[in-house]
Formats: sequence, C-alpha cells, structure tokens
Amino acid sequence: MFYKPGKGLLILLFFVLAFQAHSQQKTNADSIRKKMEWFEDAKLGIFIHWGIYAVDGIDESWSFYNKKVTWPAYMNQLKGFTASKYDPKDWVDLIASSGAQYAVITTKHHDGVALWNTKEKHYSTVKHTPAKRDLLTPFYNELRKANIKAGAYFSLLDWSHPDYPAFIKDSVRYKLEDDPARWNRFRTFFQSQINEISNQFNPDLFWFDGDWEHSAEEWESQKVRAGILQKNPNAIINGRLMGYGDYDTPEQNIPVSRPKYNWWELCMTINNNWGFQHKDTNWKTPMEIITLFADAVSHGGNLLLDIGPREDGTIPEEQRNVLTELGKWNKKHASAIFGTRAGIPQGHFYGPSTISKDSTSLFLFLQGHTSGQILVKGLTNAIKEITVVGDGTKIKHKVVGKISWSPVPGLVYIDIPEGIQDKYITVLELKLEGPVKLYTGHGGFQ
Ligand code: FHN
Repeated sequence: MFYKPGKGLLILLFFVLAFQAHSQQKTNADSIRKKMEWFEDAKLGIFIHWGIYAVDGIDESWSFYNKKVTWPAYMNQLKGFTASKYDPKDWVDLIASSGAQYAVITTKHHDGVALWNTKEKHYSTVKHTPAKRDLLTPFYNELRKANIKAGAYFSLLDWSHPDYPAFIKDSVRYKLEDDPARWNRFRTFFQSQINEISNQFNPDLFWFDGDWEHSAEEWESQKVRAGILQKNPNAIINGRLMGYGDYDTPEQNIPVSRPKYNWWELCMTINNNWGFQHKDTNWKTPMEIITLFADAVSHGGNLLLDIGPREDGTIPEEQRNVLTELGKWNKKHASAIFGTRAGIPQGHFYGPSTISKDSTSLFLFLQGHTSGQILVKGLTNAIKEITVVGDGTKIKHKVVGKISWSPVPGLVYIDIPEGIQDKYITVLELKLEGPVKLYTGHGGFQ
C-alpha cells in the first residue's frame, strides 16, 4: 500500500516551493543590485575601439562587410598594425584625468582579430601583426593600478571565422540548419575565447556586441552568462547577450524616455566613428559632451564615451582635449555627478538634475550661461541653503504663491547672479530639509 499524500499536503508543498522560488528570485535580484552599485555610481566610462581598421582609417569590420573594401584588402591592414608607440600608462592616465571610473576596450571586434594571445587558431595581433604582442594585459594592469574598473568588449559574431555563417552583406557561408556541426564548432570557439578573457583578465565588466545575428538559444547565452559568473560572480554583463545582460546600452542617440532596464549606459563616439579615421574631423566639443553627459546622468544612466587610437597606439590630440576638459568639469562638479542618482522630472525643473544618494541634496544643472531667475516647481521640502558647486557661492531664493493652509508647495525662484557661471555647465546644490519630496498634483489646493 503506497502512501497517498492528501490534498492538503500537496497544497502545502506547492506553497513551500513557491516561497522558495520567490526567495531565490529575490536573492538573485538583491545580488544583482549589489554588484551593479559601483556601475550605478560610476557614471562615466571610456570606450576604446582599437584594431587593424585604424591602419587605413576605415570602418571597423563593417567596411568589408558592407563591401566598401574586399575582405583581403581589409585583412591586409594586419601588416600595418604596429602599436609602435603604444603606452598603456599614458592611456590610463588620460582616462583617469577624464574622471572615468571604468574603461572598455575591444578585445576582438567583428573582424575576428584578437588583441590578446588567443590559443584559438584565428587572427591575433600577437601572431599576425608587427605589434607581435598581447596588448590587453599591460592595459588592464595599468587600469587596476589606477583603481579603474576593467571592461572587455567582445564581439559574439566573427565575420572572418570560417565556421561563422555570415561573412559579407547578402552572402552567408552556410545556414545553421544545414550544418549544425559547423555552428557547434564556432560556438565552441567563441565560448573558448570568452573563457580565455575571463581567465586571463578577469574583467569587471563584459561588453558583448553583435548578438543581433542569432538567438539566445543559438548563442547559448544562458551558458555564457553562467560561465562568466561562475568565475567572477561580481562581473557585470551588458545587455547585448540576447536578454541575458544586466543593463541596457542605447547607442549614439540619447534616450528621451528612460530605458527599460534598471541600469543603462549611452555609448557614443567622440566624432562620427568608433575607430580612428583620419578623415573624420567632426569632433564633438567639450560643451556638447558635457551637456549630453549631464543629460544621461540626470536620467539615471552612464556615458561610455569612445576614443579611437591610431594604429601606433597614439591618441589624437582632439580626443585628448575632450577627455581633459571633461575631466576638469567633473573634478569641479564631482559631488553632483559621481555616486548620485537620477534627478527630478522635467516638469519640476527644466534641465538636468541629480539627487544625492541620501536624497537630501538636489543638484540643478544650468545649461548655457544662465543668469537671472530659475524656477523649481513642486518641491515640498524647505531649502536649507543653495550653493554653487565647485565655487562655494551661496545663493538666495524665494518661495512664491504658497497658500499657508494648503499642502501644495509654493514656487521656488532662485536668483542666479552674474560671475558664477561655469565655462560649460553651472551646477547648484540645494540642501533640503529631509529627503527630496515632490508635489505631483493637479494644482489648486490639493
Ligand atoms: O557593429 C558595432 C560597431 O562597430 C561598434 O562596435 C558599436 C559600438 O557600440 N557596436 C556595434 C553596433 O551597435
């Protein structure tokens, strides 16, 4: 006679399992939130696209994919990639001077050329270029010395690999369904390279790219994520692993509405191209970079600003200037940027803003050379004092239209005197009585 569990026991078992699943999910969410904290505090990263495409100054990988040049002509750039003046300490000193808290370098772009001594039988700067060396280890070593987090960009797709389906636009080497064994060979290859990167560099952040060509199942995204986290549970993965990442990566165009992920990062070129292109002199100015950086931070995001070094490893002066100017502004306004959280909605203040982590300081970013009065609406808190960040000047304000018996706050008008304006963006710190509290009603007396 077998024991037949009663209905009550089955219901109890169901709730126990449901509670365990919920607890596990909460634990996972808590552990992700904890590991994302440095990223959320970091606000600024520097992206580095460095590869053989800098030799002729052409589009990284895309130039052969889009048939602007033949693949042999593109790969002929291997012969010109010298890294002859590569100075990783100079790179990291420049990155540090910008105020960036992390850096992400292309370990391998879609063209398949690894910048480290991969054991896989495929292209690398070690085996196939005059550079003849692993370019990543010295860079990561310098980042660690400077206490800057290390990111590894890795292209899942590899248009140069003979076992990868896609090659150039409008033509494929094979279809997955026609040759699954060949796709498995490629999957083993790319996952082995990811393991090499994990084992050799232990990145704080994996920046995957090129996921759009296959599904999570075809990439085995879940297995890739698990493998990375098994080696480093604190590693952060960007949102380009077909749904198995930790944060969103809007590219080139700043979001107007906040992206769907809890965390997000805008990646952007400093001119119009990711890699070095001598013909591209369309440099964004320091003012433009600082403006879009403030906007991204005010919406709770990060900026990953790209630079493209020359084939010899030197960084163009225009790129150095932008990073240096950005760094000077960041140094002066660090309290309003690093470690803050997203600011108040546009309806309350017409410009970027951030809030201190303890929510008792509200930072207002004044575009252009504002003077006269600015308005903050719906701020319930009393303001203890207003200070110009990085300058210390105290500023007066007045509350207008407050009806004494109504809970609706009055309008806050702040007088901006001449002479306190920053060269780029002026920031005010409003120290509040208690954590920021906003009125979001429809006006009137309620
Ligand atoms: O195709 C790449 C491109 O070359 C570049 O690396 C950018 C950087 O975010 N990512 C892909 C396009 O989204």
